[in-house]
Amino acid sequence: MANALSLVAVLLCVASYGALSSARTFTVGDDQGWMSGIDYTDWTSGKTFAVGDKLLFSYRSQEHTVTEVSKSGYYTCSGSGALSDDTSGWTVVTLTGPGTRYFICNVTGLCSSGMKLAVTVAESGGGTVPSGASGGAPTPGVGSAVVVVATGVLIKLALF
Ligand SMILES: [Cu+2]
Repeated sequence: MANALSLVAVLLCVASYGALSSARTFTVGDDQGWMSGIDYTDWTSGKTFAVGDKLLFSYRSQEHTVTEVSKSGYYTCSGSGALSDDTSGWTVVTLTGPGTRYFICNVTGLCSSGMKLAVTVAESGGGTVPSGASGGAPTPGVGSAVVVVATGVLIKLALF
C-alpha cells in the first residue's frame, strides 16, 4: 500500500505541476519594460490575465517604482495609501484573484505622463475563456485524467 500511495502522490504532484505551469508571466511593456513613454493601456489590450498569472516589472532600480494603489490612486496618480511599493528594479506581482489591480510609478510626474498600469483579472471559471482559446482549457483536463489514472492504479494495487 505504501508504494501505491507514494505513486499516487507523485502522480498528483505531476497533475498539480501541469495545472501550475499553465500560469503565465507577463513582462510589463515587453522588451521595453517599465518606463516612461509607454502606453500601458495599449500594452494590456488584447491580453487576458488569469488568476495565478504573474506580472514582471523590469526597470532600473531606484529610477522608477512599482506602486500598487487603489482605483482612485490610479486615476489621480496618488501613491498615498499605497498597497505596496517596490524600487528594486525587478518586481514580480502574482495575480492572486479576480478583479482589477492598479500600479503606478510614484516618481513625481511619471504617472501623470502615463506610467501607470491597470490589469483586470478574469473570474476563474465560465465566461472568462476567450472564444477560440485552446491554450488554457485542455490543461485541467489533462490534470483530471492523471488523477483518474492515479485512482485507477490505487484501486488495482489495493486489490492485490
Ligand atoms: Cu517611473
